[in-house]
Amino acid sequence: APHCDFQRGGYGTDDWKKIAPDCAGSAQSPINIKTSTVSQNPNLKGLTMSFDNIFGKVRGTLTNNGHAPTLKISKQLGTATLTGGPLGKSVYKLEQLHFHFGCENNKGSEHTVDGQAYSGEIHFVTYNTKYASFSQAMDKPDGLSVIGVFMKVSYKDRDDNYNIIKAFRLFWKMWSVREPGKEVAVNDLSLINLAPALAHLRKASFYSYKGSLTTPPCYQSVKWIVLKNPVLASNYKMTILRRLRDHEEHSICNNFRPVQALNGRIVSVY
Ligand code: SG7
Ligand code: ZN
Repeated sequence: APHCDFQRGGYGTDDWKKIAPDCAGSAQSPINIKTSTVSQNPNLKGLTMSFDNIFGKVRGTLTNNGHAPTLKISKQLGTATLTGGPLGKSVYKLEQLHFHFGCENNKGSEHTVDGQAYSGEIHFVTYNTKYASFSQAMDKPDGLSVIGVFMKVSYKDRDDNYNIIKAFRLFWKMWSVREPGKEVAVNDLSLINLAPALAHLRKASFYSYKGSLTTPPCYQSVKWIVLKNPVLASNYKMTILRRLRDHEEHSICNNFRPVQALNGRIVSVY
């Protein structure tokens, strides 16, 4: 059965094709988004996310897999549903979310815009409910859609009480999963507080293109939705992320894959 696990130790991203042939494919992710060449597509209009619980509250298990802190959603207790726009009538459900981030603020995102990286990128991984599960969907051409939200470091994101009752608690939980393989329960995350734009995607500007998972097995099964506007993140939040360790006791920061060739693919916007 397809799975997401891969050995990072010993393998640079260039060696991934040796363990996963799809990583050498011609529609890989991430990419640099060149804003002067994106094509206008009114059919992207109408993308919506709806939530089972008020404020998009979810529960799940936060794991440090040695590559990225990943919150697997306990879907039976409520998740998010994505449909419309580039997804048409297909209905996708949120499976997990995870973070890519830099060792320093000048890099960290997987996608870049006109050659510029952000300090981080949150991925909301959804799968097409025409398949029975995420693992059934992950290798199908229409199996996955991932929303990428850039993280921009700003002092305006103050880690004060206001933020503690918001998404900050998720970052606080990161202290419990410093070593790879560790996991901790998360009972009270509001997706809307983590990325407010999710609540009104119809009004959000985003780029869309067909690509892949950014780690082995690199399946070319992902319709990417990259939001133009970043969320703000404090330096403190970035510090918490950078404290996470891999199997060699190094920080997992810079857990982004370099941008891949576009190979004639079209990036749409509306
Ligand atoms: C992170 O990114 C994890 C992986 C994920 C991978 O390393 O979130 O997921 C798990 C369950 O460890 O791999 C197959 C999969 O979802 C790649 O995801 S991404 O393409 O959205 N960056
Ligand atoms: Zn990712």
